[in-house]
Amino acid sequence: MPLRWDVFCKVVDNYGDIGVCWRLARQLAREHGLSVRLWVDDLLTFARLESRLDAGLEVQFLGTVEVRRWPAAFVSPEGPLAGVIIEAFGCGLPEALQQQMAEQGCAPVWINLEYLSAERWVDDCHGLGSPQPGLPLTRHFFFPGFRPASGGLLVESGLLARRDAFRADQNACATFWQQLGLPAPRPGELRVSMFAYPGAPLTEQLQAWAGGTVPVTVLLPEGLLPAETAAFEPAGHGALRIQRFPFLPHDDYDRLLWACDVNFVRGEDSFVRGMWAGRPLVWQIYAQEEAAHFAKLDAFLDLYQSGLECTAAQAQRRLWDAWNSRVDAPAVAEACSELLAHWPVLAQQAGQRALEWGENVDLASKLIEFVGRLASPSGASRP
Ligand code: TRH
Repeated sequence: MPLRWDVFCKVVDNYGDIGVCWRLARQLAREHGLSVRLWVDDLLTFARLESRLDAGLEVQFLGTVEVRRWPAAFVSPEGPLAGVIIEAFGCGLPEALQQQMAEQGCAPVWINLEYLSAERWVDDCHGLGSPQPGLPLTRHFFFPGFRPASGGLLVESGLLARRDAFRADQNACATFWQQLGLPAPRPGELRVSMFAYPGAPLTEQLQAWAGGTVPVTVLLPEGLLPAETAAFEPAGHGALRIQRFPFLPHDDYDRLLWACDVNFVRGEDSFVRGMWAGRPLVWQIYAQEEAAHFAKLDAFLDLYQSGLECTAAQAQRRLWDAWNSRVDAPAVAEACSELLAHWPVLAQQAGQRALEWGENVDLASKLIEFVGRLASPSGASRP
């Protein structure tokens, strides 16, 4: 089993690409003792997720993970190549590196880590190999997913136990709010974390909460969607209070999700973390061309809601449709009040799903097992 791994990450936009790669690199190093080098083309974006990172350095260590700037003109460092090369989200390995891999007697295992989806086809494509034209190399597709036949989900060992211990510890929660400079929840308050893309019907949603009878506090990262919130800031309006928080390191963002009653999440990584929080969540999916993302959204809901009481399931689906601006979706305010009416059932279901899926083998372990099979002398897909 190769012990040295290289992970290549291009920040296409936002934070999800580096969010996933950093989480994986850290877990491979911490929990599996692997020697991991993470190549990132945009260290400034990375620094927003990880305060220890110095975006001015070419090479640095975060714990035992070696982080390297991935420059446009890539030159392989001295010494032997890593035994495993992870290309995140089809970001494209440097040609010079591919050449070197091909020239090596025993080529590194080359994995393309794909985007997460609950769609059925993922199970059939997970693990397939694609021989590279003109090179004696095979690129293997590793698909994260929710069913056992897929590559699994990123979940650190003991995550749910840490979540439960945090929630049960009132002092830890109070200290957490203090450290973020956020007020403790008011009695009877609904505390909501909000992470959304421009275009989300946020103003409409805030309007509804402001005019409602339940005290609601919405927590948003600094600088996010200022136009949508302008009418309600700085303090809030009516029953609504708005609070900004500085963009948090990964572990603190988890705590924030654990401490809220409803989490609005987006993209891929915050969505999975929201799922691990085990509280009702609202997912704004990353929009794709020709509305391809709606199939992904539906596939997830079908799986997530299996066994859920029908009216609660419908309420959740309607809010997710509204939040994703789907044609014929109901107004956001109406959909949200429906969802809140079903909060206890949805919270129970969310907790159950996190438990079930968290107990499945995690992505990092599955990846290591997959690589082990390919790297063994009889590895069927080896070139
Ligand atoms: O930021 P995202 O929209 O990122 C991505 C990219 O756009 C990518 O191109 C796309 O393919 C993918 O979405 C689906 O959403 P995501 O995936 O949720 O990533 C956000 C990351 O930021 C995640 O790792 C959690 C982290 N985060 C923090 O660490 N602290 C915070 O305070 C917040 C709000 C988020």
